[in-house]
Amino acid sequence: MGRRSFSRRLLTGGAVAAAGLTSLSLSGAAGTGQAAAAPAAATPPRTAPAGGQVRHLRMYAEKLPDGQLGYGLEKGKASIPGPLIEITEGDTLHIEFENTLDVPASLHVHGVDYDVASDGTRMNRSHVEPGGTRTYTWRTHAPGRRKDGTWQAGSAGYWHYHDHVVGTDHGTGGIRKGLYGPLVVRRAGDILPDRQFTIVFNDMTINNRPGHQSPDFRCTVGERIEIISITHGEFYHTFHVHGHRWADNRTGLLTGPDDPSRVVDNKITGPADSFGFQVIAGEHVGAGAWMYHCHVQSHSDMGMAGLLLIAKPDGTIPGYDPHHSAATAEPSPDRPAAQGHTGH
Ligand SMILES: [Cu+2]
Repeated sequence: MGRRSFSRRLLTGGAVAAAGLTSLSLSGAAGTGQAAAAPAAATPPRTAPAGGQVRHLRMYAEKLPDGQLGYGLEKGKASIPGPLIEITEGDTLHIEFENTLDVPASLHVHGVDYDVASDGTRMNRSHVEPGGTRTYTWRTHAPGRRKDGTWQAGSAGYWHYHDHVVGTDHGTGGIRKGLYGPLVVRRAGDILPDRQFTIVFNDMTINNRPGHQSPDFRCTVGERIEIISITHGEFYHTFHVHGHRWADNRTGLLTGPDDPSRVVDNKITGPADSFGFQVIAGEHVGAGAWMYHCHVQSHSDMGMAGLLLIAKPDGTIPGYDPHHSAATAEPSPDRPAAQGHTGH
């Protein structure tokens, strides 16, 4: 399967404007147009098709105008977080990575299978010099029995990638400046969302925005939204969202009345952790300006808080006061912003 067959998934509206990312779905998830026509609560959700494809994409590490760093799928389109990459168990992804920075950089991934040559670290010479290019290959597998009868996990999960070279041999400088992004690996049959939001707690920022300027995320009541939570930096945090709760398991969804997964609305998370979940926006609680935030009290007081703006079908958002909103620098939700938020 060639590069041409990828569906470029430009999320419209607040998803892309707020998250500031270009999203590339390799798993067949539909865009938001379908979401508008088919409210999640009224029709059976779409599901991920079987994997097994060999896919290719290009990624660039770039310096952003404000001096931060980002990954992008096209030159000049880097964002923080980097592009959302979605694949399905069984897929293989070849990423031709170009380092446009003036320092060595890399692409190091969590959760999937790769040879040591795709590790993306300096100590095994899998980084990329300034101006250089390298192909990183990520492989995935479905769960199943080993020959000895024991069970092995599949690759499905909410994972992430990041630089491992800039600043130190651990990429501390690269991660601090924004070189990180989400990776979702689906299992065939997994329920697909209508909208996706990536929220990265990086040191005391959310998506590298300063305190009290955290991103807001827009959706419409009844949509099936997926939140991908990643943590980087020096501190532990707790991820909390108002009015909604999820199952603390691989998908965030219960599989039935006897599923023993704990249902939570708050989850502790530390550096390099990642998890995700889906909820029906406003289910049982309605539209509104619902807060999400780190629940470490001093962290929320320092501005690690934003809004999940769940609109009524007519577009109004109960309780929403834009003048009180932290994210006054938000781009227009109508603008199909493909580049990330880079400033203040
Ligand atoms: Cu915190």
